[in-house]
Amino acid sequence: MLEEKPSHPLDAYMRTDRLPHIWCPGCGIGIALQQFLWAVKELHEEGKLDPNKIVFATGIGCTGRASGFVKFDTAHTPHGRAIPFAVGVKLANPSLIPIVFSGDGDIASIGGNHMMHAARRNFDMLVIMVNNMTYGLTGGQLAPTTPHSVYSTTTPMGNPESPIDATKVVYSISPNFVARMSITHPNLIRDTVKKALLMKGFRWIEVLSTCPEIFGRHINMRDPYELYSRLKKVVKFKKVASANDIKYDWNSEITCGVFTEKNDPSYMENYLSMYGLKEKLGVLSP
Ligand SMILES: Cc1ncc(C[n+]2csc(CCOP(=O)(O)OP(=O)(O)O)c2C)c(N)n1
Ligand code: SF4
Repeated sequence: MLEEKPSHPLDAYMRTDRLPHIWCPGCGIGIALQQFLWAVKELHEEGKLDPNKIVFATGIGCTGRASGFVKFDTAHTPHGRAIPFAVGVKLANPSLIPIVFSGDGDIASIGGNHMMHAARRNFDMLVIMVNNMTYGLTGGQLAPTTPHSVYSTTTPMGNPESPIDATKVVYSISPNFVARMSITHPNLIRDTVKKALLMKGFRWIEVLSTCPEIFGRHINMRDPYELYSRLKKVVKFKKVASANDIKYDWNSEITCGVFTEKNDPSYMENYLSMYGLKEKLGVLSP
């Protein structure tokens, strides 16, 4: 007897012929991606979002492989360059909805300049940075987000540097939306993505994630549940009044929550108005 093909409610948004995916058992990237897809599905079903307008761009890395699995127009761009790719997409066709989904190495290291300047321009895109605190794909080199003193393959005596808090950097630039979420609280990722997808301007969501295979192994937490529990312990949801309230400390607190939510004119609104293209304002999707 033929076995029935298993199905899943998110199959319509996945290239199921590309499965199984490449991610290790216990990897947090799938949780982040799944919640993103739930958000798209719910908005689609509510008639608020047309998935055919999404352009899903990733850089290189384990997280970057997501562009091979989702059923949108996708681009697996050079390392660190997903944000400028998304800028080009939106300028060429303002009705499209560019979404960048990539790793912390990709976005906060080699792509760090793009991150800052897209935020400064309040450029119309949603960026989801999955932060597993390491270069996962390439075997655990030091990332700018790696906590102080922990082992990495390029700092075998421990990390002598202090990590960058990419969310705090973006918050200080003050684009329309800034949030940090965690795979330990999946429903909150979904709610936050839903909110951000309907806004204009630059929208930033960092998602703290787990890499048991590399980061976990390096800190003696190879067991996915142990690493997940360790992350859950340090995640603290808070309202913040200033950048000083946002902490990124693996040993005490990584502050999570929605930190900025506003409706300033976006880059595309300014650009189309100033360059005599006001009639195109109507086609702007979030
Ligand atoms: C220009 C360039 N430099 C370096 C690399 C090698 N490289 C591929 S993935 C990667 C790190 C990925 O780390 P991250 O973005 O954090 O993603 P993760 O694998 O952890 O999801 C690096 C350094 C590359 N592909 N291109
Ligand atoms: S190496 Fe780490 S980030 Fe990459 S798939 Fe495996 S667990 Fe996930």
